[in-house]
Amino acid sequence: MKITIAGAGAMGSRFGLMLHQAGHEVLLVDGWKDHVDAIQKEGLKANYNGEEIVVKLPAVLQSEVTEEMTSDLIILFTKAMQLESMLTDLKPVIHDETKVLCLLNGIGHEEVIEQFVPKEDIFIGNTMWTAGMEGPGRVKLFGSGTVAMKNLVDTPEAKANAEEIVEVLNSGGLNASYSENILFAIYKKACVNGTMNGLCTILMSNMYEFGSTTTAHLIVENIVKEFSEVAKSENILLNVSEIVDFIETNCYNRETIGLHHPSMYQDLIENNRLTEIDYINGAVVRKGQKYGVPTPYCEFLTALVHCKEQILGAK
Ligand code: NAD
Ligand code: AOT
Repeated sequence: MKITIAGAGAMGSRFGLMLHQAGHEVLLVDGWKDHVDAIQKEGLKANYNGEEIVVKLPAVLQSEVTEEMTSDLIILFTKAMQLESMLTDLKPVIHDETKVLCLLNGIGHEEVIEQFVPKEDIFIGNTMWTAGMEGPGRVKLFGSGTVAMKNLVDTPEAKANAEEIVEVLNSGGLNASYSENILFAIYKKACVNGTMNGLCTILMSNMYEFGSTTTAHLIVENIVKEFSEVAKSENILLNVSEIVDFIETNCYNRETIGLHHPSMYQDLIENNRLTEIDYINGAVVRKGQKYGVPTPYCEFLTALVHCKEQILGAK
């Protein structure tokens, strides 16, 4: 299949590399000039589970995308705040037959994508794979993960297309599955990001350190309650104690990912970049305002992260 990776940072590079290795025709599209230049000159370099590899992949700057660069499937992997400008630059290659899969963290991205792509061609999901950038043209890819996804519109044709995309992802070893309850899965992952990402960034801690504090449980519970109340207004039922338990069991374990800094910490503290807070906790605040649900914890955390972005002069 011809696949365009739109946003070829850490995660986009992972998916591009794994799908290329499975024999698909992959094009990387990205907005970071130094990164695209490096891939064009020397290939995509990856520390892939401890092994140094170089993969020759075509890469193009998103501002230089032209009509003939069409594909069957576009996988969106920008940061949330870059999504709209990426879709704007991809307009020349979005046709009737183009399927678009969004695997970004956060909630509500379909509302942006719908402005560029017919609903029946949109597929949404999330992923437990991880990845990190080590500099232009270079990524670090460790461990394993899964992908859950579904068609946005419930028609038999869209479902068949979703199942075909699942097969394509699985041909690259991405452990994908069709998830009937995808909005639940997206909210559940957003609860992980809505607690760990902002809190570890403000507190400058890893997840294990935060989880070891006496006040972690109460803070996490209160944030998850707000996600749950907003989700309820969209007929998505999140059981607060189950989700809190899921976060505590998975994120605080120092043998697994507990010593890891969430991506928001890496963006702001390590790389002085703006964060996705407006698309995680900030999205819950906006939805809360719409549905008349108070969200003081999410509002405060969003404001704190913006304070920190400004104090650090993040770009
Ligand atoms: P990323 O920051 O690595 O890449 C996103 C975009 O930012 C790319 O266009 C990339 O080229 C650009 N970029 C990266 N570093 C840059 C720099 N120093 N200067 C200029 N541009 C730079 O993002 P990601 O980690 O691949 O995440 C993509 C989406 O996937 C996000 O929504 C994220 O929350 C989600 N996600 C990430 C992980 C993870 O482990 N990284 C896991 C699950 C979901
Ligand atoms: C994560 N981490 O999504 C990945 O750091 O933004 C992040 C992120 C997989 C499982 C749990 C957390």
